Amino acid sequence: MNTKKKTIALLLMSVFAILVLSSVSLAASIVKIGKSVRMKELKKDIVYSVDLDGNGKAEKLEIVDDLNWGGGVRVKINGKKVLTVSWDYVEVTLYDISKKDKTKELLFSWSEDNDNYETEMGGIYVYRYTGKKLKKIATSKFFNGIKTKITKAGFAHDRGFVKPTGNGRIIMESWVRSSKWKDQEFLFNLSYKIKNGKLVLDQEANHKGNNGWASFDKFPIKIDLVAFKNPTLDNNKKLFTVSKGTDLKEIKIMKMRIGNDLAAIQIKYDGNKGWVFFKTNTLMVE
Ligand SMILES: [Ca+2]
Repeated sequence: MNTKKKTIALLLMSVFAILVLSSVSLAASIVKIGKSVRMKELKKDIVYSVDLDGNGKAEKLEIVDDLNWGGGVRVKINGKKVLTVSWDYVEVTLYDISKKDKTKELLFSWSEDNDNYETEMGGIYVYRYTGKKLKKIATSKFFNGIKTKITKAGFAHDRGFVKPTGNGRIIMESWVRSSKWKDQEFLFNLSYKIKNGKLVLDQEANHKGNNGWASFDKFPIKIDLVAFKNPTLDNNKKLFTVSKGTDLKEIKIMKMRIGNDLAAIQIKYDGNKGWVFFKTNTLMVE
């Protein structure tokens, strides 16, 4: 072999080596999401291999920054841009809402900066991939529509998704705060179902809370709390009363139900459990 041929051979070999190496590194950057994965927070600039439409064949899913909009993200499926979500902050979560179908949904949790905190916006979009298109199947804004009721009941900004139960619901973690109880916050899992393109708070579900006031200073409650046997207004039975002035630390929050106008909170006091009722507009976010 003469020098020229050697050089060409070396060149070809290195080109081949680069091709092999780059294809290896490309393969390594694909993250496979199996059938059994119910929830996954998706990161930007990673290619996920996941069957979104449930036809048995995996799609290549990619979330990329949308610099043209100065914010937001673009969603690419099999290399094609299928959606742009243009808000200041967007988090994308893969979520399997229902066990009955084979699809997996995409949840976009977005918020927008605003100089006026009073009008800060945020919400959830739910999308499903069908017929090679991402279709919006539900929306929810934090300060409009159904969310107004939740805001009245203390639906704060901090939120996150909780692993799906597969029963058609989306479970969100939320901080609830009561001004009557000195702004004490406690964490609840709120369950939503999709109804006519909206996320609607599931009033039938119990929302388990944690007891949030371990580090709370001594605070006497300002009202008598009358506790009932059931979390409903009908056929109920009064069980006990926690007198005004009782230290809040002695009351444990167990569960919560939020209705349109009324919230029922299950408390434990002195070894007894009972439900107390609040008008949702008396549970406020500061
Ligand atoms: Ca598929």
